[in-house]
This record gives sequence, C-alpha cells and structure tokens, in this order.
Amino acid sequence: MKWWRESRFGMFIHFGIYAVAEGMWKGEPVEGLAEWMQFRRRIPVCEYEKLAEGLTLRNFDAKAIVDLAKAAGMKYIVYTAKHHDGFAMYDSKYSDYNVVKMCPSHRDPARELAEEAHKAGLKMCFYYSQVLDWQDPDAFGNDWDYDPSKKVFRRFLDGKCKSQLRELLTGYGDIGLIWFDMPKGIAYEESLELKAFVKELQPDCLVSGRIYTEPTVGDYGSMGDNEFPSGKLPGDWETPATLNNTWGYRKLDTNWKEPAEIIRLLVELLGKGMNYLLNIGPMADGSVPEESSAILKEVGKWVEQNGEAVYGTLATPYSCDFEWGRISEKENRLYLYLFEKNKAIRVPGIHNKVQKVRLLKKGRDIPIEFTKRRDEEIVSFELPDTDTPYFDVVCLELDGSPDVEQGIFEQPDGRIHLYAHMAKLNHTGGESDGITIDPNGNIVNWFRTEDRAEWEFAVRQPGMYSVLLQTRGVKYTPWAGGHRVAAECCGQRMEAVLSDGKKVSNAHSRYFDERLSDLGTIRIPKAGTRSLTLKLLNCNPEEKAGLLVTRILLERVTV
Ligand code: FHN
Repeated sequence: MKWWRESRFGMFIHFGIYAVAEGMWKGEPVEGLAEWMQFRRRIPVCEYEKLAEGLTLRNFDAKAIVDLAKAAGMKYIVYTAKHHDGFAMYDSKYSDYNVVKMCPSHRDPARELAEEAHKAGLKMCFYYSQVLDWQDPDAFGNDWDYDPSKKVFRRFLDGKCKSQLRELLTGYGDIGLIWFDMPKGIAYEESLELKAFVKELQPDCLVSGRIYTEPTVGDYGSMGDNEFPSGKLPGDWETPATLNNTWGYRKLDTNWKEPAEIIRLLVELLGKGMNYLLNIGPMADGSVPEESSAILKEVGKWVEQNGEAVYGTLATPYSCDFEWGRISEKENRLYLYLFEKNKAIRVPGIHNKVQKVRLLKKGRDIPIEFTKRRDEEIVSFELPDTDTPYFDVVCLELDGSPDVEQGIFEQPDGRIHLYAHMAKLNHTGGESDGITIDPNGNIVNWFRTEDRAEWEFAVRQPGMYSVLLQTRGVKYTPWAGGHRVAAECCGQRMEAVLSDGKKVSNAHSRYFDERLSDLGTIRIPKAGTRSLTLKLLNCNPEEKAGLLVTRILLERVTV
C-alpha cells in the first residue's frame, strides 16, 4: 500500500466503444451514465458491437494522456480494460470482442498507455468488471440477449474473467492494482478466490474494495462515486469521481466542475487521508475532451505549488474539522489548507511546540509570524497577501509528531461541531435494524422514534448557543425534511419540524442536498463536558430514507 498512500491522486480513464455513441442512441439522448447506454436501451450485442467501427483511435496519444496525468500531479492511472459492456479495451486473446480485433486502427491502447506510464514512473492499473458483463452469456446483467435462468456464473468466472485477468497481469508489466467494480452477485468465497488469483500472478498488485460488497475484502475501500465522507474514516479509502457527471464520454454532459471545486474536493480528501481517483472519458478518436485537459492542467498548477502537502500526507490528527479549512499531517508537520484568503487563523489544542510557520510556495516559502497562547494552546497567525490561485496552504513545523486535543471541543470561533460519526448511538432495533453510521460517516436508517444519538463535548465558554441540525437528502434527490425532532442539552429541550433549512455548501453539495435547520437556542451555564441527545419524534413517511443526519452545529450567540 506504500505507493498508493504516497500517491493520493490518480487518473481514472473510462474509454470504450460507448464513446462512439456519445450518449445518444438512434438520434435520442440516453439519460444517465454514457457507459450504461447498452443496458438502458437493452441493445443486443450484435447491434451494440457495431459501435466498434467508429472507435478510430486516430488521435489517441498515450504519451499525451500520461503527460496530462503528470501535469495534474497524478501518480497512477486506472484504465478500463473491460467495463460492464464486456468489450475488452486491450488485445485479448481470450475474446475477439476487443479493440484490436474490432476497431479500425487495430491498436492496443492499454499497451501504449502501460508503456508510457511505466516510462514516466506512474503506476499502471486496470479496471475490470468482474460481475457485470453484457456480452458474456454467463455473467450478470444482460437478460435481453440471454436467458437468466441458464446463466452459470462460475463458467464466466473461470472462463472470461480469470482468463482476461491473467492476460492483463502477465502481458503489461507491473500492475499497481485491479479496480474491481459493482460486486453485487459475487459470493464472498468467489471474491476471495479472485483476490488470491490476482495475488498469485502479481503479489504486489492491489485489489479495490469493490471486489466484494464488504470493502474490507479489498486492500482498500472505495467510497460511492463522487462521495466525500463527513468525517475521517479508519483504514485506507479513496473516492472515485468525475469531472462532469458521467464517466464515459457524453457530448451533452457539459456540467464541468471548476478547477476550484476539484481542488476543494482534493483538499477534503487529503484532510481525511484519502485518495482522489479523478476521471477522464476520451472521445471516439481517442482524444481527451478539451475541458477535461484544461481543468486538470489548472489543478496541476496548485498541486505543483503545494505538492509537499499532497503526497504522503495523512488524515488530520483532530477528531473534527474546522470551518476555515482542512488539515493533514506528515512527519512533524501539520498542513492547513485554507478556504479563504487573508484571514486570521487560530488553530487550537496543539500540545507541541511550534517551531516555524510558513506559507507553501515551492522553494520560495514565505515565513509567517505567529503567536502561541499557552493557556489554550492556540496558535494564531495572519496570512500575508498572496497571489496564489485557489487555496493557500500553511505548514506548521512542530517539535515532534503532531499531538493535538482529541474529541469534540469548542473551537476558538465559538463553534462546536457534533459530527454524526462521533455520536454514540442507542438503537433499539435488531442487528440489521435501527440507526447506524454509514461509510460516509452519517447517521442513517433512522425511522424509529425510540432510537437516540448522543454526543459529548467540551464547552470552553458558558453562554447561549444556537443549535443547528444538518441533515441531507438521498443522493441526487432534493431534501424534503418534514421530520419532527427534539434535542436535549443541559436540562433544556428544543423541538422542531425540519420544514425548511439553509442550503449547505460543502464538498457533498453537488450530489447531496444538505440543509441546516434551526432547532432553537440553549443556555450552557458552565464550561466543561456537556452532552446533547437527539431524538426523532415523528418520521416523515414521504422521506423513504428516513432522517439522515450529518452533524449538529452549536454556535455561540454573541450579544
Ligand atoms: O457502473 C459503474 C460506472 O459505470 C463507473 O465505472 C463507476 C466508477 O466508479 N463505477 C460503477 C458505478 O459505481
């Protein structure tokens, strides 16, 4: 895992014959992800395969793609050797349903990419769809060409799946990892067998967490697509993500993310010690959409400037995030990624001695004057005016590895963040029932009015605090709320119906609608450890996913 942890940033490439269709079928746009078109329209293999003629590769330039990955600061490439459509995007001897046999240029883009990646010192990795294969009669997914009752998954596993994995793991040099995907349908034992099969051929090759529905079977976990956890997670995780909304090339999808948003998301993941696997979807001639190149090059400038705070960094040592930015650590250093410019920053709870504070500028770092208040162990500094685009990164050099205050505590700005993943849950249902914390660190499955979530936190200053509950809607679905909740703290009780809420803008906003609802104000009479309990009084039956809590925010009210 060493190279993977060191890398932090990789390039995903979704390239297949679906790129020829550009998200259209018979003159009509096909909704959703471009690479799912065959499934959406139930296109028979004999018709779908004709797209292969249009994949010219005329402008496919493996060196240019590798150079783009390098310019973006990415350290590994994951190329779709075979996606769900079953079409091998490399020279497969096992199946003629492949790019070399069926596309007009008869070139092997996987070989060209692997050679260039190896030359450039990037890890070459392959995506392989191990369960879904719409061309193979025994794999899952295609029930329009093949009778599902006649499928024998074992035949696919021992046949196409393992044979092609052997080709990929013996014919393309050292492979960093196999990115398995969509495991629904594979048995636990089968996924272990597949993992062992990969390791036998290349012992150092990693396998992604999507080899099985339980991510721990893999060497690391993958979040849901474009999902960013609310809190830091134990273990190794990555987020696979898009630059627009689809993976394969789709002409109509012009919903490109700005470089600032991509850097914001990268920073979010660095603060959680996670990798960012960011996608490009080349067009039928093999060229990369101009928008993708432009965004990645711009992101690369920031990464180049701040590489010290990207590669090999670990998650924040704190339990909670701060409003003003994110933090990571490496050796005796803390890196602060600051969301706003020219702000006075106060970093609390640092037990170490701070030796130096500097603004990163690649070789021309700017020293920053700072003070450290002994009583509360707060390091304060003001950022000089900077011309750096996007977020500034400040490094705190410490006298040893970072030793910071743990748990939830009131921050110098008077805010107390009660993150969902830090709640103590009291659930009354059976094993698989009742509230739980999902992989994104949110409280989910909350339908029962008997269930409770409770937080303990340290208050520094007695006073009035407003209590704001942050909840989210289901992915891609507008927030509906409508639940009646109660919060109890210091002998006081607040009740509210989540009928309205201030839209939250954060790393999750594009795909998850999150709202902050005001529950009321409480008086915390004394500093010290306090607790807050959240109850669900009435669950809105219209909200199929129940109450989804991401955090409670207490804000000191200044009068
Ligand atoms: O179905 C695929 C999808 O096409 C794409 O490959 C993504 C990448 O993470 N994985 C699956 C959906 O999660």
